Amino acid sequence: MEEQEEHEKKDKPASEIQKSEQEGKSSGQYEGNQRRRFYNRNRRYYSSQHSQQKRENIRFNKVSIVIPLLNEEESINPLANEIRRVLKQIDTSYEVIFIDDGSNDNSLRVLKEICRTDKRFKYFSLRKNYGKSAALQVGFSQAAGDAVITMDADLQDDPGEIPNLLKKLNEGFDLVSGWKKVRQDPLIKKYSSRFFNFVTRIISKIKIHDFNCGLKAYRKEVIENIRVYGELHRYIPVLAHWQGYKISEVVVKHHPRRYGKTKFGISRFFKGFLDLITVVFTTRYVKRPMHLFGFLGALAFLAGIVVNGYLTYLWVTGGFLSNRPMLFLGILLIIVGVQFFSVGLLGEMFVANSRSEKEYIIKEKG
Ligand SMILES: Nc1nc2c(ncn2[C@@H]2O[C@H](COP(=O)(O)OP(=O)(O)O)[C@@H](O)[C@H]2O)c(=O)[nH]1
Ligand SMILES: [Mg+2]
Repeated sequence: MEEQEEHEKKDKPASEIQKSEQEGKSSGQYEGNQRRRFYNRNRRYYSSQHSQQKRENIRFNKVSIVIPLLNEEESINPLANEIRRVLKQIDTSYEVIFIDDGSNDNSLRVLKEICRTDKRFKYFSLRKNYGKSAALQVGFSQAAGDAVITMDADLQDDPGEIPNLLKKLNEGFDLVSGWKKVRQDPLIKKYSSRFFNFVTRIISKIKIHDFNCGLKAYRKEVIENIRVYGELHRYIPVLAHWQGYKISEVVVKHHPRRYGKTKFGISRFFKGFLDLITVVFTTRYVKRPMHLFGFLGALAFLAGIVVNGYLTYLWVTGGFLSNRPMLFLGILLIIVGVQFFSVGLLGEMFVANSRSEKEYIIKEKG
């Protein structure tokens, strides 16, 4: 029974699913004849116009493709052509939003020419280089589609994977991340990235392999509810997961860089870990800083009390403390403990005073 309902749900266009859900009815609550009418109508709709592949993607009314770029003049035209070719096959309405992030080559000129001749393409050019996260956030705020794809502009991500990502999104996920299983990058990058993914996987408990893949698909709701700033684009799955969204991944093709050169040096590896701390803190503890600082503070304070309590006992029973470096350790632990505690309390005061508009996301209402 459940399976049948699921099957019917799959056969409905997104607008229908949304509608029935908004009305507080799951597909299973339809009356028998209503259900048949519904099913037939969809069958007619699909079989007359679409192949199997198209049918899997039609559920999105519009797809927005967001492409942040920095100095990719040679890649933009081939990329635009490839996107046109792939999206023609799935016959979905789409827009492509390029965000030129202060390029100092000919990228902007190339973009202007593409957008002049094809109205499905748009560009935004930022006054200076703000970084990939900022560029993505600009793209997200402009995207009109109910599905949003992000991809790199350097031809390393393959637009041919877009249908697969959308298909996976249709299976009921909110965010689908690409997994560059066979990665065409220098060895050092491959291994540092693998290590970084491993640590992120453990800390975030999200079971995907490639957090920082440029190629990702989102439901509109996800991008409306996450805020990507600084260098946080590497942790979008973590941010989304923490908001309660369902995440999955698909293996995607990855090509060697054809033109230009990579924009990221080894320094990003270290920055990446600092950002991980930020992400863990902002997702887990930002609303309850005392849970982190209070815990650490209490731990240090108690350890200090134990150490100094022991030394006090020695002193009372006639020992000397002048030659015991451990005394300093005890004092240090107590002071650090009190400091942590105070930071936690200050944090709590900030939280109590700052009212964020988007604290909770309501999934449905009746
Ligand atoms: N908006 C923006 N995009 C960037 C920036 N740095 C890199 N990119 C883009 O992000 C994508 C991936 O960058 P790339 O240098 O190829 O990184 P790699 O694939 O990890 O070596 C490319 O499309 C770049 O143009 C930046 O500072 N701002
Ligand atoms: Mg690249």
